[in-house]
Amino acid sequence: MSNIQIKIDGMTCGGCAKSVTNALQQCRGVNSVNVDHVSGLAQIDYDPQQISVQELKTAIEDSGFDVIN
Ligand SMILES: [Cu+2]
Repeated sequence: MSNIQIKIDGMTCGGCAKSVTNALQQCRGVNSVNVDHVSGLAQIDYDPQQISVQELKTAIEDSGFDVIN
């Protein structure tokens, strides 16, 4: 299991954070997710054998937000 912190732009409230959380939790290989809209940070525990960092970022962008790093 690996852990990554991804910085997200565009989240303004807890509802935004929930949208990102839901999108990530639907991805295979994602173990746990913690998204904070104030800092704009997503902490993700994932299995690198099942999902790549690029796929995680794509899932975030598909939920309507921008990935900064
Ligand atoms: Cu919001």
